[in-house]
Amino acid sequence: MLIKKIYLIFTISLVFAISFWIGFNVNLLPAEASINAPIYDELFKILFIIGLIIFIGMTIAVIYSLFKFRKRNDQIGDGIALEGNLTLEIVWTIIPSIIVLLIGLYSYNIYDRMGGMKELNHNHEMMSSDTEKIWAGISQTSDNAISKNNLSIEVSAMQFAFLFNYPKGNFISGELHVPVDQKVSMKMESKDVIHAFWVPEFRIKQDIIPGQPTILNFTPTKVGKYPIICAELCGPYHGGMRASIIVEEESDYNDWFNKNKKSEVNL
Ligand SMILES: [Cu+2]
Repeated sequence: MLIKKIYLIFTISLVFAISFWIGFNVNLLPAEASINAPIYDELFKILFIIGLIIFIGMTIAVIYSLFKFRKRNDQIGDGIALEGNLTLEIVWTIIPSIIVLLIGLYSYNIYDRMGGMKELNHNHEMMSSDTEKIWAGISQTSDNAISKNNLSIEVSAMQFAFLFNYPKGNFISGELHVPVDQKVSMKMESKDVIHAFWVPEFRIKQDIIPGQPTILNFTPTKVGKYPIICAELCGPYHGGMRASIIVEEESDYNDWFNKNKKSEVNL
């Protein structure tokens, strides 16, 4: 009996150890390229580890049961009928309830740290007039010194493209260019149906809704070219509704901006 208990404790510890090791050492996500990315990835890591514990634990339990409770040669019938087990039922109700509750609270905390709980109609004086209601969006993780110097960009989404208007330069681009480590405020509007602006490397996604402007603030942290993907089924060519975001050094961004400034529509 004691040996059995030791085996059980050893197996459970091993499952936890393997799950934590994989959770901390295997990265399934794309590069982290915005200040929101590491925050989001904390949550993903926790969910991944919980998933691994359940998956590995269940697999071991199933394989063990296949051998332990297999039909013996001399056995006839289905074996002894099992009655209910109240303790077991209480345990497997309480443990998942606690896990789900904790994940819910933790997700709320992560969403808050990503700026999802911020009041949207304040601090965006450049983006919204008094009469215009901003309906939804993700604001910034922290109000730091650069917030006054936000780069504002207006995004128009339509079947099946994104257009980026730079009001300061008075030009429209089909490619989104932003300088690295600069807070960007985007006001997004749809010309037709619901679209969604998604940059997996930034871990941000926001719906773009006709008639209801949404905002999205982010700060890119890594120079590179990343895909912008429409994440809302918006019509037959939804799958082709993609654009690129180019995060570059400030000097490169300024070169690009000055080249396009006040020129004709540049697509
Ligand atoms: Cu779309």
